[in-house]
Amino acid sequence: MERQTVFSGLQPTGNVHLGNYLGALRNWVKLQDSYDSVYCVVDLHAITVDYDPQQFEQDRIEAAKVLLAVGIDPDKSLFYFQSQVPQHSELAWILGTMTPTGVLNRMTQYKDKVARGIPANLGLYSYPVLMAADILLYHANLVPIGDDQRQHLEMTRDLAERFNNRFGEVFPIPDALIPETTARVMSFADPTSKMSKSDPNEKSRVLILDSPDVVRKKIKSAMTDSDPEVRFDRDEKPGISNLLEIMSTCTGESIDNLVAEYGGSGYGVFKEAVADAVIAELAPIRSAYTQLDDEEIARIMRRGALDARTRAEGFQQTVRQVTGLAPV
Ligand code: AQP
Repeated sequence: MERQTVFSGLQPTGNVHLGNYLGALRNWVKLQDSYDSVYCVVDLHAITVDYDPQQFEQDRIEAAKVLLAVGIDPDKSLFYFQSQVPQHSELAWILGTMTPTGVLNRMTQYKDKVARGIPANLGLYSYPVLMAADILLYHANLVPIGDDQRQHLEMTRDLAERFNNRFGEVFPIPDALIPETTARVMSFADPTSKMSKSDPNEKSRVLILDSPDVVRKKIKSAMTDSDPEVRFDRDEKPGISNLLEIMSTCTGESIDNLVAEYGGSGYGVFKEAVADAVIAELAPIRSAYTQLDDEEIARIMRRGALDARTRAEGFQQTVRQVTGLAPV
């Protein structure tokens, strides 16, 4: 049987955090051995919000470096910068002509960002169409993402069906791979909203390159309720439930076992244990990060772009053929 393809992307917006890692990146690494895997630094997505070009150049390389440190292996996965493969944008345009604006108007991520004061622009509005193109371009079957991307993936599936109905069976209908725990890691400053790169409060997130001391401090100051019992209850105890999920994913212990062990031990002891688990999980990433040099990264990304472009060109021809645009 032909190997199935997995695709996912990370925005180079700095501050890669525990939510990105436990919600998505950890699965990217695991899937490399059993799937044809395609991963990219989605730099075109990142310019939908205000940015500084010089800082951005650094952030792109930094994102690639972090992904390599996390365990993306360029010998196993196709790994590149989205903007270096122009077929993403061409397919986005074609899919955009099939996307009702009423569907885009319902996208909660867009509405949230605009409500937070981020200027509404066409790129931000049509972000989910580009995301659909990223996924469908490589005929991906599986997309490892966090829960916040669920709605965009649903739209991708609808677009694939719409395209296939109109032009013939071209795209597989991709499935989301969303982890059972830590699908939505919550902010340490406000456990009712998700941990996010763009939150101005640095204490709201643990970065995957934070030093052990900083990780411990942030976890110890994570907002929790005043009742000292450690138990899982997302509504009544969102802060503690978030920490339980994080610890469960990092240690492989079930939440029930963790509750049995720490239920009566008080928040201080429990938070120390969570910090130990997170520090142990992140230690190999910090160490791999220090071994990587920029020239090697540039070489990997150049090779990735060439390979990705070659592959994307093949898929592009099919799309051009069936849509009447004629192959290049
Ligand atoms: N808090 C989270 N919990 C679980 N998964 C998460 N992801 C993001 N936040 C969490 C997942 O990480 C992957 C890469 O995300 P992205 O770079 O596309 O950024 P994003 O989804 O917009 O989320 P960020 O990093 O927090 O940025 P902002 O500040 O813009 O909201 C995705 O698979 C995502 O689901």
